[in-house]
Amino acid sequence: MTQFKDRIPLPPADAQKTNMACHFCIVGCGYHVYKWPANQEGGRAADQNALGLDFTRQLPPMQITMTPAMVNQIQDHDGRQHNIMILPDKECSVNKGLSSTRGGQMASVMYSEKTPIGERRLKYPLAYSGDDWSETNWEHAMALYAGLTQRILDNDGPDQLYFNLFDHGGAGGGFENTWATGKLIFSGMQTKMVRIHNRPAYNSECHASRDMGVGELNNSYEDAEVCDVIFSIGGNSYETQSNWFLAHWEPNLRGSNVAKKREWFPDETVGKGKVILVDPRRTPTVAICETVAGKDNVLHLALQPGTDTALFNGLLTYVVDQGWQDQGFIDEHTSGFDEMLAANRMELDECSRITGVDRADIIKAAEWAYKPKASGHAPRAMHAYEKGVIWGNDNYRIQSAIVNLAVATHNVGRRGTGVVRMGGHQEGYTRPPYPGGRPAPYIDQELIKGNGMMLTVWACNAFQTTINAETYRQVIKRRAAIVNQALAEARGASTDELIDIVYDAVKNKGGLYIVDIDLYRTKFAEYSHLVLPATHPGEMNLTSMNGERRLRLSERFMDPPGIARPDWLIAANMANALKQRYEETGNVEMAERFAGFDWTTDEDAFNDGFRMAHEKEIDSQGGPTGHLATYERLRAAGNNGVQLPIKAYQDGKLVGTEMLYTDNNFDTDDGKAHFQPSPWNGFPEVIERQKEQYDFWINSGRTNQIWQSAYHDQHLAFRKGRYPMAPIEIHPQDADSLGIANGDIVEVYNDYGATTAMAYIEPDLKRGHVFMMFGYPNGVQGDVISEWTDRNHIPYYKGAWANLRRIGANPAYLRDVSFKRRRYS
Ligand SMILES: Nc1nc2c(c(=O)[nH]1)N[C@H]1C(S)=C(S)[C@@H](COP(=O)(O)OP(=O)(O)OC[C@H]3O[C@@H](n4cnc5c(=O)[nH]c(N)nc54)[C@H](O)[C@@H]3O)O[C@H]1N2
Ligand SMILES: Nc1nc2c(c(=O)[nH]1)N[C@H]1C(S)=C(S)[C@@H](COP(=O)(O)OP(=O)(O)OC[C@H]3O[C@@H](n4cnc5c(=O)[nH]c(N)nc54)[C@H](O)[C@@H]3O)O[C@H]1N2
Ligand code: SF4
Ligand SMILES: [Mo]
Repeated sequence: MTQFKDRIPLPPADAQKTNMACHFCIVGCGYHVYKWPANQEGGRAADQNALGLDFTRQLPPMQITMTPAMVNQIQDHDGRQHNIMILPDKECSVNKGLSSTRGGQMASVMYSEKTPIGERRLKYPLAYSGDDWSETNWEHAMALYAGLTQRILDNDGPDQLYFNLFDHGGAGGGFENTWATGKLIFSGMQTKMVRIHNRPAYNSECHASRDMGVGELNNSYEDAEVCDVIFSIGGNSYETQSNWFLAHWEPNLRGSNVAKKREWFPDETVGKGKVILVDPRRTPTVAICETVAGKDNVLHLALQPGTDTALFNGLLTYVVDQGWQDQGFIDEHTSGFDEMLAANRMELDECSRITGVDRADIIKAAEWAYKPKASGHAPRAMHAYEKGVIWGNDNYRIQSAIVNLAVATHNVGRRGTGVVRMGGHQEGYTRPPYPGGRPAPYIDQELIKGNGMMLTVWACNAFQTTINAETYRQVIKRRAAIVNQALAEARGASTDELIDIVYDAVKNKGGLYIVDIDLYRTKFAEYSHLVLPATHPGEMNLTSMNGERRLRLSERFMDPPGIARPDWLIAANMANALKQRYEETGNVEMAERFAGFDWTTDEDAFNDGFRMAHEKEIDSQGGPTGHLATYERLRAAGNNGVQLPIKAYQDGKLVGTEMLYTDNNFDTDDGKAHFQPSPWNGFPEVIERQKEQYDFWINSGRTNQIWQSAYHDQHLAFRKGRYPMAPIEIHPQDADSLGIANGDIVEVYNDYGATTAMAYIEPDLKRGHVFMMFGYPNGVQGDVISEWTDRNHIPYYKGAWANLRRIGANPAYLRDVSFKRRRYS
């Protein structure tokens, strides 16, 4: 909270200025952090403030974005108070000076005493005594953690040690932290009983694309600026990858990039870009595209949910029947085309019947994206997909179908094309190989079945975000309570005695010992036995890469709350405590497994993981020349960083890679892209059954204002005020027939569970379809999702049927919440 109520304080000319990639989404917008003593303020003249802008007169429009949410006051451990301002960077090619409603509030979510965030951030390790929490120190916490881990490892083996684990970049991730945890868990403990933060097993969201030899982040954001057509599949990019949409799609759709296209592709017919959006729901992105590009340049294929595989097979069949595939490319650089086509063939009528999309619209999409242009060249079509299909009806099938079509039309490895995921978080993956196979074990189900003795939850919160969440919570709480009972009876026990007691509860009584490592005391933390306070970007140096593989260093500029530690250091502490215990018992072999964590800085962890990635032959997206990156070079590269893989360090600059596969050398043994048969296979049985039993398809996903499980947002009046409860978009006639009005509390229930949501009436929704915000602390959508997954244990978060029932109105919601439509019309 800033002391300035009547104005935004300007940073003085000598304010400290550091780089920061936004913590939140994949886009990774560049920001600058200004920090200066709290009792100072810069002047309005250009030479008196660090922004170098002349505030003595009206600034030209869009000169700068600066809001009260972008400033805060912080205090470091030495007691000194500072103002901070976190402003979007105009020179950053990612966001070009734009912020979003999420990134634009970064300063507000930084630790500051006397704010709701400041009060709620974890500051000390917390231990549960069976009925109450007490603060403790790291030594005690690590002794407990390592002691119990060792006991279980020695007596029962690694498969009793379970993890719910982040695997990404940005906040709750980063190369430093993924590496440290991976080294601890995969090399040290060697357990395979690990799930990823957002799905119930250790697998890939993009197995299919990778199996075909096409890494899922293969182009640059600039390609969206110069393509002829953007094919957006199951994504709502205005709300979820906001500045990718605003800084790169929008100019193309407005027609302001035509000159650039002419320059890039001088022989080709070029013009204003078009967009095709595949989504059962008319999203805010569809509405905004129509406003920006004009309705004639927007095609919304509002298919029946879960029928994307049929749509893409139908499109492929039509395209091939017209001869619009790139046969030369297929012959030379791919394999398996004919078998794939034979398996996937689907005629237009059938495609239209299954997907519910008009024949004419399917043809129109094919013509826009694949029919040769007036100049005879194939259109450059950028294909981007995200959670509507990644969490759709059979991840592996759908993705194969999309990539088949993109590769057949050579929309990969050429500028202005690409077949990419839009992305969720930034990326930051570097870990030793996962010790399990494929499919990896279904961790949630194993826990529900009563397996596992110890669960470490690291920077995630499945209580709010997993499938079959109600059952999951019930079982975890019951098993945690068994340990609580044992703990409550332990009075005056030494650490070793306590470990004996806990071990008995998890070994013989069905208990589960839970450790949560987070910024806040989440719902999951409430049912844990040990809670460890972590730091986030700004409080540590952290590297991550965005959706175009752009690697940046976000610099530390402040101290963490209390004695909170970076995740890499917590992992190192755990490893070192285990190493010491094994050394004490003379078990040299085990001690050795936990060696190599004697890092003292963030960069040590980075160097060990990211830079050494190639030498150690581990799976990393850093590529073979990752060791060229150092903190110093990355700091110098600023918010534009470098696009991985790094090709060279030349003339004081890191040289990166804008687009993958320009040499047609794909990531397969033979270097060819492999087509994959992916015939339409209908719906899982559980979905068919639910569809018969319940009236509404319960779609789920994101809204612009809320980030993920609302871990910060729930503490901010502006955010929580907007959505006191998870909103559910519903068509006015459906609402009418159930007696539901805006703001009513609605129960959503089926054979898996029940949750509640706040009605948000929206005429753009189809009858019988509702859209509920996922993962919210007040109204967990995952409660009504089945445990069904695809062959690789990828869930179908978007697939659930349920009934709705009006509970009643909350007068405060009606008074305080805006129900203004969120669509432009
Ligand atoms: N119904 C439904 N469910 C879904 C989805 C859906 O579309 N529909 N989407 C899925 C997807 S894509 C995702 S990504 C998941 C999200 O599910 P989760 O990953 O479980 O949710 P987050 O809110 O991202 O969890 C981050 C947690 O880490 C903490 N944290 C933040 N920064 C740090 C840090 O630096 N260190 C540590 N130790 N902790 C930190 C936060 O306080 C928070 O509690 O939900 C999935 N669930
Ligand atoms: N504001 C905001 N932005 C975020 C996040 C956030 O929490 N808030 N989270 C980040 C993360 S981790 C992720 S993974 C991304 C997710 O980014 P997106 O995938 O863009 O977001 P979602 O809202 O999960 O889902 C996108 C769309 O899928 C549609 N959909 C549902 N079923 C189907 C189907 O069967 N077929 C098709 N084609 N579409 C379907 C939904 O109607 C929805 O509009 O967002 C990132 N950005
Ligand atoms: S678009 Fe994503 S990365 Fe950019 S400011 Fe918004 S949340 Fe942050
Ligand atoms: Mo995600």
